[in-house]
Amino acid sequence: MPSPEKTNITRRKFLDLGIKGYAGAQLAQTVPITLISACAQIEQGGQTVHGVCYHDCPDSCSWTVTVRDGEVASFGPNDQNPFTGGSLCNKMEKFPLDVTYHPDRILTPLKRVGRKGAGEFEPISWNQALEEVSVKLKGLITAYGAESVLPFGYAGTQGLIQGSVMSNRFFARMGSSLLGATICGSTAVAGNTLVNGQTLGVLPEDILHSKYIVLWGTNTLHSNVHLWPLIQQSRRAGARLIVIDPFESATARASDWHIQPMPGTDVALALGIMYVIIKEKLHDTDYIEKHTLGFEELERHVAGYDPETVSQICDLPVSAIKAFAREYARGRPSLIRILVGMEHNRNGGDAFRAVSMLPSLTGAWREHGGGLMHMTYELAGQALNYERVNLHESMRKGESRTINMVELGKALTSAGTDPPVKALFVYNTNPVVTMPNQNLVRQGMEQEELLTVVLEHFITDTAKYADYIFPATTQLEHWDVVDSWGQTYINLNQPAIPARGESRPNSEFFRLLAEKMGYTEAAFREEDLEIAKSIFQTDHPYMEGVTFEYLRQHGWARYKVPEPWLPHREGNFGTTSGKCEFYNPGLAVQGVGPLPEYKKVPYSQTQIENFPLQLLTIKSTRWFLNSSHANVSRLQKAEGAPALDISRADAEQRGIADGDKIRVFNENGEMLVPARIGNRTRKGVVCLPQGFWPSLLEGGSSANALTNDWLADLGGGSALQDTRVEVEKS
Ligand SMILES: Nc1nc2c(c(=O)[nH]1)N[C@H]1C(S)=C(S)[C@@H](COP(=O)(O)OP(=O)(O)OC[C@H]3O[C@@H](n4cnc5c(=O)[nH]c(N)nc54)[C@H](O)[C@@H]3O)O[C@H]1N2
Ligand SMILES: Nc1nc2c(c(=O)[nH]1)N[C@H]1C(S)=C(S)[C@@H](COP(=O)(O)OP(=O)(O)OC[C@H]3O[C@@H](n4cnc5c(=O)[nH]c(N)nc54)[C@H](O)[C@@H]3O)O[C@H]1N2
Ligand code: SF4
Ligand SMILES: [Mo]
Repeated sequence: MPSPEKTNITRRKFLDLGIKGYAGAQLAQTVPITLISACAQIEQGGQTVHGVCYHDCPDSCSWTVTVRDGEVASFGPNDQNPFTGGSLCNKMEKFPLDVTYHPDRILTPLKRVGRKGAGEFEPISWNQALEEVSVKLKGLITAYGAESVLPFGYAGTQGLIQGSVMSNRFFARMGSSLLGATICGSTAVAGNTLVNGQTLGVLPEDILHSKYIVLWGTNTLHSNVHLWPLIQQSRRAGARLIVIDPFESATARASDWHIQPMPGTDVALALGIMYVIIKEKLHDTDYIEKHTLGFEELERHVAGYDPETVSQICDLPVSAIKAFAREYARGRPSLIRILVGMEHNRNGGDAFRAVSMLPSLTGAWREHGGGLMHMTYELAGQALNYERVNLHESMRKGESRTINMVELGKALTSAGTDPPVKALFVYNTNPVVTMPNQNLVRQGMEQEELLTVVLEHFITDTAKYADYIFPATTQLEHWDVVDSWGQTYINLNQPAIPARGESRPNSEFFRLLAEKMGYTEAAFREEDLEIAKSIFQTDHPYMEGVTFEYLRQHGWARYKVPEPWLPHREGNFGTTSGKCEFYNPGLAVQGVGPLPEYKKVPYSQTQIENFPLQLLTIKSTRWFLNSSHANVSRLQKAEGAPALDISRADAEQRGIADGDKIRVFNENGEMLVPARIGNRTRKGVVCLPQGFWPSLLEGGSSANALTNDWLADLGGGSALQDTRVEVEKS
């Protein structure tokens, strides 16, 4: 079993604060013929190279590439991997054509010639561009200090090496500001961890043993596609599937019961369920006594969350709340699957906290396939040599401030940012599309005196604001190690083809810039291959028999975790008490209540009066991953244009007919989209898809033009779903 003190919860993604064009028609002319026929099966002949998908996705699929004459001859899933082997997802099945060989890919460094944001650039050599960046950087550091430099790197590649290892060393050596990398999972992780001390619970494969499956705020069919077949297998064996989601997602439509509360009210729902469970004595007193803390306080607390009160908050029938509580407590083994979906609001952290308590209340952890399934990154934290991954920690001298990525617009524009941000390095992310308050982000990035450097594959809407763009390699062209946050496998990614054009790995950019900056530490001379090897220098039992050489031959390995996996049958929680902590009085010092509670969102009077509809902006796209691929015409066509989901009642009240072009607006911005009337959202709630590039849409704005850059209650995450709008025919 995982031992809590060794659980290295330093996954950069969650807690490391260090941290156009339409081209489809031309595709056939620019891509090797072999590739056109190619993209699904492994052909005979050629060299076989193993790799792994780099996306910020819980699945981290293993793939195999056949290479002939330095070109990709075929590309497809690594059939040997039992979890992801069946297929890559629809987004990635033609990845070589869609990204690596895409005619719009940036293949030389570029220097801005037009105004910021215009996207006008001219080619420049690597050496000249690096020279110019280093000279400017040195000047800014002398004038404003190293903290005026903000690294803005995120999880566009999940690979450790191209994701963070070398960039972290570079910015630690410099003493730059730190980035609070909070946009995804921070709040969810904080909530669960407060209660259970860890996020690692039931493993994906063990869902086959579950009989009552609750997908609570997660759209598995789109966001976690390789878990879905296991859920279906479980259903065929008699499991019941419940989805709790304010939006009628594809997954909700495919479930046995869709419970549709108002957004941001899950904490009340979970506490209401506890009320019913305790009142009807469906809780597991023996488990509670042995393995939890604070049941009496919890019992007193939930007295304020009777089904009638909860019904008002969530706008759900009392009968549904009671029925769900009874079914959940009795349907054994019961599994709650959470991921990140319900975190982006001011009650998000407490929602994760409350939901994370439920399996201990009912003793669901006793059974194989019972409990809570959340993240798995702790497996890698224990199994791999994270001392090597985190080498940068020893390179930073002194303290540096942290700037929360959710507040990028504010940080760039506020007079209170001291020192001001004078240089911004963007890599593995597309903040103009994906961060809240898009117009403020753009306003910040438009500043002439801000030095902006972007490492990218394409001229994204963020890259348009760059002074210098450096062409990055894709996953087919560099080494990396991908440690999943959603399953139980470790993967080595080998380069299959030579880097196209003048593209270089992110790591190489930082090595070269370090040289120009005069950083002479040995850490900057370590090559990617050496780093990859060092990450596997471990004697942890999960990695028994799994060496670099093994992974070079096979690509993937499953961690050798104990079987059957019953992480909390005997308690053994990652908290300091070793118990599931329902009640935590020590939290007061952090400004957090000792128990999770529902709080009304403090909207201003103007927001309440002028903007009566709550806006959800979600990753409902099936063909894009966040904003990745949203510029690829094949995938754009498959996805279709964005639309605003609105209930019939709200549409009729405003004289809006299905398909009418409408303006969605509030104090932050506006977006022009057709209306889609139906049951996907409830009265009072409208929904837009996130991920579309504003520059490719009429009106030049996408969903995040409307979202607030408020923070969630825990973990520094975003409360972007706490946004109100009005809509009208445009
Ligand atoms: N196709 C596709 N797959 C993806 C992505 C993508 O963009 N496209 N993104 C990837 C990334 S970065 C991540 S983090 C994962 C995320 O995967 P998930 O954890 O599944 O999260 P989301 O897709 O953000 O949201 C899931 C559901 O949560 C619902 N939700 C929103 N607010 C609330 C609430 O207050 N309560 C409840 N109960 N539900 C709520 C939304 O309506 C949505 O249907 O998916 C990954 N996979
Ligand atoms: N309104 C709203 N906003 C959201 C969300 C939401 O649900 N609603 N979800 C949030 C979530 S969960 C997340 S995770 C974020 C994600 O937001 P981002 O982190 O911005 O993710 P992507 O949009 O996928 O952008 C990743 C970029 O990295 C680039 N990239 C990929 N590999 C490499 C590489 O090896 N090198 C370099 N240099 N670049 C590379 C890709 O080309 C792409 O442009 O969005 C968040 N924003
Ligand atoms: S995006 Fe996710 S599901 Fe698709 S291939 Fe990559 S890891 Fe697999
Ligand atoms: Mo995410």
